[in-house]
Amino acid sequence: MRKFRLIPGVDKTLLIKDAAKLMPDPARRQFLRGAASLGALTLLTGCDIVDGPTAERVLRKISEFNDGVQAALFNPNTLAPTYPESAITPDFPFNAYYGEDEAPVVNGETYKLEIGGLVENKTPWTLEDLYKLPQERQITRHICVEGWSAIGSWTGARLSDFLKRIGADTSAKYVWFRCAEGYSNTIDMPTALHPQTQMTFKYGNEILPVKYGYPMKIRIPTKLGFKNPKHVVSLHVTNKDMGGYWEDQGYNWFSGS
Ligand SMILES: Nc1nc2c(c(=O)[nH]1)N[C@H]1C(S)=C(S)[C@@H](COP(=O)(O)O)O[C@H]1N2
Ligand SMILES: [Mo]
Repeated sequence: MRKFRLIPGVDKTLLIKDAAKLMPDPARRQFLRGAASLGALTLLTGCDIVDGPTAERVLRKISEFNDGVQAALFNPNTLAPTYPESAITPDFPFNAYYGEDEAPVVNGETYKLEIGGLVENKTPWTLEDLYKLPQERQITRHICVEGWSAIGSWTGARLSDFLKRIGADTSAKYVWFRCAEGYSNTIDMPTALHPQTQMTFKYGNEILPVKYGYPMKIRIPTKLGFKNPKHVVSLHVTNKDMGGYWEDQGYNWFSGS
């Protein structure tokens, strides 16, 4: 994923509204309404920092999908659409800020998920213990701002269940994740508690392959791809926006709600 240019002095509100004109209705109306209800112009990833063509490309890409996908990206209270097995994209794409052969190899035997922040029980979790959490499977669409999307199958525990188990203060504003290779990501608490937000341990029927985020990734079908951290080693509940890898380079952490 490449860095996008920040153009100083560009009126971002106008830029986004302009780009939204390319969207067909009802996507356009939904988008503009969503922006107003959030009181923020930075509704979608990157759009608040990027140049016009990029904003247009992202919005055009999203508008290609059915209303359900759009609604889920624009409204945190909506469920993302799920798909049948037959819709799964063969050879689900790999993406990261490095090449596939550079994906971090985490040792599952010694792995411990570090817990921090506004949480009662900060005992780190082994993979063995994490696997014992009740798990469910979702077949959902992953949308990357770089212009591709794919449907995949992910199995794991609801993040909301886990947050309850560790006694997280769910009135806090954010959950922050740190990844093995240095990637990081902050999500808002409503998204963390969303029923489809998952601590993922399997892709398809297999233990999550290294390229897709072994040993654990956070799957968030109501957020764009870059808000789905892979190789998560640490989770913090916090009232401070801790930013993230792309967010620190100008992306809006909200990215799709
Ligand atoms: N740790 C980590 N997580 C990450 C990234 C990354 O570079 N490192 N890239 C993000 C982006 S931009 C995308 S589109 C998805 C890609 O996930 P996939 O390889 O399973 O398709 O991972 C996201 N999570
Ligand atoms: Mo992405």
